[in-house]
Amino acid sequence: MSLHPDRLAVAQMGPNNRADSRAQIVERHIALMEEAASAGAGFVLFPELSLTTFFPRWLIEDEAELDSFYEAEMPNDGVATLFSRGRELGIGFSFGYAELAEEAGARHRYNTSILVDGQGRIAGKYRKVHLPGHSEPQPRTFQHLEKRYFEPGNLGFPTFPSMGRTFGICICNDRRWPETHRSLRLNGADTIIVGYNTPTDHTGHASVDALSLFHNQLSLQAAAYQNSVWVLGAAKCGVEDGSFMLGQSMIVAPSGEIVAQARSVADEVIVATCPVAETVPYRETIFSFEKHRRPECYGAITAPR
Ligand code: ING
Repeated sequence: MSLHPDRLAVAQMGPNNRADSRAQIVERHIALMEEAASAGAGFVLFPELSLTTFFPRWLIEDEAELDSFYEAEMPNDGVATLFSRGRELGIGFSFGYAELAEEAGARHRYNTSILVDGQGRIAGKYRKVHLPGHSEPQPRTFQHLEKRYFEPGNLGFPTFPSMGRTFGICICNDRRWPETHRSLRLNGADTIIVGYNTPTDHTGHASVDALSLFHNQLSLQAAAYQNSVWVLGAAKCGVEDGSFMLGQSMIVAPSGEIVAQARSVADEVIVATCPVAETVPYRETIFSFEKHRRPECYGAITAPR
């Protein structure tokens, strides 16, 4: 089947346990990529931190062990087969990883995602802006130490024209903040891609955690409708070393309608035909920013904390 630029896929991933090797995990990426291409998709989205377990659930005090979860270069030998398979198939892709960056002689750690086009070229990069959780360990079964292991993203909310559309990238917690999606839309996005690792015990309030699936769906649908964009959400899910993370990967149209949704909490590919043209009826009416938006009234949104 020939790959079509309007055909987009989400590759939901089941658990990456701490003992799983990069090679095993990359092999699963390749199998999912091949399934997406066989369904005619010209692009496939993988989850946040898709190369490793969600290690912020652990307190890791040994620097060398912590470094082992990060990628110091991208691409690198560990993902070379994924990049070459993408080139062979002519399919673009995006995945998240822990980035170890040398900047001005200092080491920095970010929760990062890249966009790769159908020729295997890196077409975009984003570093997670909204880091949930804590910097110090908490009295809980599983930690959420993203503020300990990552710095807030310093690239803003860039967008990337590629493969016939303009991609905006965000990561996990970012999807809960309307500022993320509005910034990406204002920066030109017509398609927002977001990977996530969402444990269902995050807040510790049973009444809130019981609504994890609803809040995921609400965040993705609102983002799509309120910004007239396509939204692709890719979960890493299932039980990773005892911690359950929700699935519910989905593709949402600019109408806010869910057009494809994963049903499992394992490796699963969903595909949909996502014409950019479907953004037009919304951008020409309800969400015509030129006609209706009133930025002079929105100062509170960007006022310093
Ligand atoms: N994970 C979670 C997310 O934002 C979370 C953290 C879970 C916040 C549940 C609120 C409720 O989906 C990451 N990695 O940001």
